Amino acid sequence: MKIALITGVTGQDGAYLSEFLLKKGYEVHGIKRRSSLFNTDRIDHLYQDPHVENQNFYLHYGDMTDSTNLIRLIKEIQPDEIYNLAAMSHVAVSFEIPEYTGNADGIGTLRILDAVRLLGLEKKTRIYQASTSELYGKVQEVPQTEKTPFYPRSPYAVAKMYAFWITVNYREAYDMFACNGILFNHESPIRGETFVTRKITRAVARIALGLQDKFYLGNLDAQRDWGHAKDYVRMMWMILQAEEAEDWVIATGKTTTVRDFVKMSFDRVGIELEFKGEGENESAIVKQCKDPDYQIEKGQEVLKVDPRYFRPTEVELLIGDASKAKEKLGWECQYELSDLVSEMMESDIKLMRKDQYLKKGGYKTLNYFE
Ligand code: NDP
Ligand code: GDR
Repeated sequence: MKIALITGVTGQDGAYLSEFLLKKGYEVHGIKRRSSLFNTDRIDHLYQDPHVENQNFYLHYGDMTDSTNLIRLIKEIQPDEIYNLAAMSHVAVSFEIPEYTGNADGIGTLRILDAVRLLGLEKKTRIYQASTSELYGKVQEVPQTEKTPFYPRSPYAVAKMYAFWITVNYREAYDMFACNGILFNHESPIRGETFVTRKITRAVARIALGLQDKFYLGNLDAQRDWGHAKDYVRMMWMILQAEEAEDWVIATGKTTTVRDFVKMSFDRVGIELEFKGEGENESAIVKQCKDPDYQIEKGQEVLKVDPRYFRPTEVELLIGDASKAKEKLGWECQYELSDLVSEMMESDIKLMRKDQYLKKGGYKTLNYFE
């Protein structure tokens, strides 16, 4: 039985990857942070009672900023594969906490690589580093490939650039099987609520169910190459099964504006929008609502641009070319963007119906102080 260690196990990708590896018969260890509230929602369905025999899923407390913790865990677990997914992963937030982002996302990666080296596990342990299309930043060429130069545009991307190169350096210096997956944006129903796709699908569900009137977004012109997280975690595993340690672009090859993602999401609840104005004055109103389940007034303003969501430096256009992964590893996307939007909308409608029942029953969302 192979043993995998996943940092960032409580995140979107950590949850899907844990499921994937458990199905493949792996023993999976995950590192989670101590938190004052439960932070394991995404992996609670995988939890196993420690009193039962034949465990194959274990959680350990840890943090990417704590070297001794990481060294001890890697020593105890002796993993065949490490998937380094832990990161302060929000680009806009990285402008607010740049030093912490550098520490966790950049130096954190060094801590993992160096722990493996210090413990003499260079020949045993393969390492996957969660690199990102944010490395490309300011457009140098499209579509972006493994050869496109980097031009990071946020403290997050700069930290990830250090992580990218320290992974390459340890591979070359110590002959370690350490690889970067340069993954373009990937989403799912369990995507963090403040990333734009989930912010949109949640808000659209709430508006359709009459729980909210409108919501606010930043740059509607940004273009992203959005895939489904399930397709992308499969590729993380494939990268570590390859014959040689290399770096790989993973993307769908198609790009869509934030505005079009909004339109697609409203379309799933039968609402057609009309966009008015430009830049920070742009807004969207309901042109017609075709689904009798959702009673939205024609002419209702449902979206406004709010400049507070603009970033000091923006990444305008991402579109990836995953030819190398397709040709050498046989990777293919199984999900189209339209399937992804439908799945996210269905899931958020289901979730928000719970709030609707509470509201109808005269209850507000649970508040400890009432
Ligand atoms: P999430 O934000 O959903 O998850 C991040 C995970 O990292 C969470 O488990 C979080 O814990 C954990 N974490 C954050 N800081 C620390 C720390 N200091 N020590 C230990 N754990 C920490 O991200 P995704 O799952 O979407 O992404 C996974 C990785 O892939 C990230 O590194 C991200 O930067 C990268 N990436 C993501 C892409 C995407 O489109 N999703 C594309 C390209 C790269 P907690 O739950 O406690 O917050
Ligand atoms: P990104 O994802 O920055 O690409 O990083 P995000 O969904 O946050 O933004 C995508 C684009 O949408 C624009 N945008 C908004 N974004 C957010 N979050 N909130 C808004 O209100 C809003 N309005 C417009 C943004 O300006 C941006 O252009 C994600 C993360 O998962 C990273 O960890 C990962 O490395 C990259 O994807 C690839």
